[in-house]
Amino acid sequence: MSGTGKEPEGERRKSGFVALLGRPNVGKSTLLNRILGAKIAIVTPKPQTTRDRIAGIYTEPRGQIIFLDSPGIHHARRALNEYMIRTAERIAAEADVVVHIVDDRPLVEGKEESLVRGVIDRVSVPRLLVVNKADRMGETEADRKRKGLMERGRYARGLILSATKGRGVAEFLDCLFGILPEGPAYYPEDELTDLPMRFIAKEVIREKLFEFLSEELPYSVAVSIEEYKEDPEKNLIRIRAEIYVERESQKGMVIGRGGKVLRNIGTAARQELEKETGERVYLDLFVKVERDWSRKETMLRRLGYA
Ligand SMILES: Nc1nc2c(ncn2[C@@H]2O[C@H](COP(=O)(O)OP(=O)(O)OP(=O)(O)O)[C@@H](O)[C@H]2O)c(=O)[nH]1
Ligand SMILES: [Mg+2]
Repeated sequence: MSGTGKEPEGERRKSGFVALLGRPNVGKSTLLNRILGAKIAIVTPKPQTTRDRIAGIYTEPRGQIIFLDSPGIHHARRALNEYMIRTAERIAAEADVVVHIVDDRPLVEGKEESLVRGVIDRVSVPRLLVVNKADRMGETEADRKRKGLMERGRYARGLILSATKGRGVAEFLDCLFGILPEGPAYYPEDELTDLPMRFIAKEVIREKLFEFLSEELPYSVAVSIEEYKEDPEKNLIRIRAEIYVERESQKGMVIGRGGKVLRNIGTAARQELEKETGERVYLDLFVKVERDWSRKETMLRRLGYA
């Protein structure tokens, strides 16, 4: 820790916005959660999990960093995916530092990675390279990848990291505090995110849908929180959510035989929300068919992807 506590408040403190960018599944959300020591962003083994800008606020004696987790950059086929990529581009444009995250998969030119580079090359702020999942790669391989990429891009630094194990995270933060300018804290010190609980509830349900539904089905699913009512006297939160699918046949799969799949999704989401809020949660889930919602701008807006 470099903060002495004796320094005049706010004088030498640093602050800024740091964008976490990369192709889907490299571990952006895992890294955000690791830095904050709390689960703000949902994480699944499947690519294209994150669909929105997720701000995580990290405050310590050296200052405050707002980490912006972003949707993984990929080839968009549907309006939903275009929204996700637009979101990532906006995040890159608003950041003071842009972090390009890669993982242990081979980098194939002309594929997603070149789309990522296109976004990163357009920014004029400092860029960092992070080679994540070092625990799966081994030192030599991770370093080889780091060096190879450093030669091809203009990065201030290249770091090796494991978001799940925490390796390299302290050095990553040191590096960022070295780059960021002096500045005020933008958020109260004890705040971890600016996202409302209503949004987090939607994301937790979406995470469970990713977990319990197989193959491509999670990509056809959206969640809308229709009611979020706190009852402090009873230490209770009532949530009514609608799960949107694109076809009648998908509705059957989400509900499952005798309603079993939907029940499991509901139980898992409720338990996690109870843990996060410290309150009892009543969660009602309904499945609705909205044909091809992921390709329709009007439906996307209705579902908050706009
Ligand atoms: N072994 C290993 N796995 C990791 C590490 N970081 C993330 N993962 C795993 O990689 C998968 C994807 O992680 P996410 O954090 O959801 O990746 P993301 O980049 O946010 O993905 P999108 O939101 O889809 O763009 C999950 O199964 C994580 O547990 C790491 O350092 N080591
Ligand atoms: Mg993510």
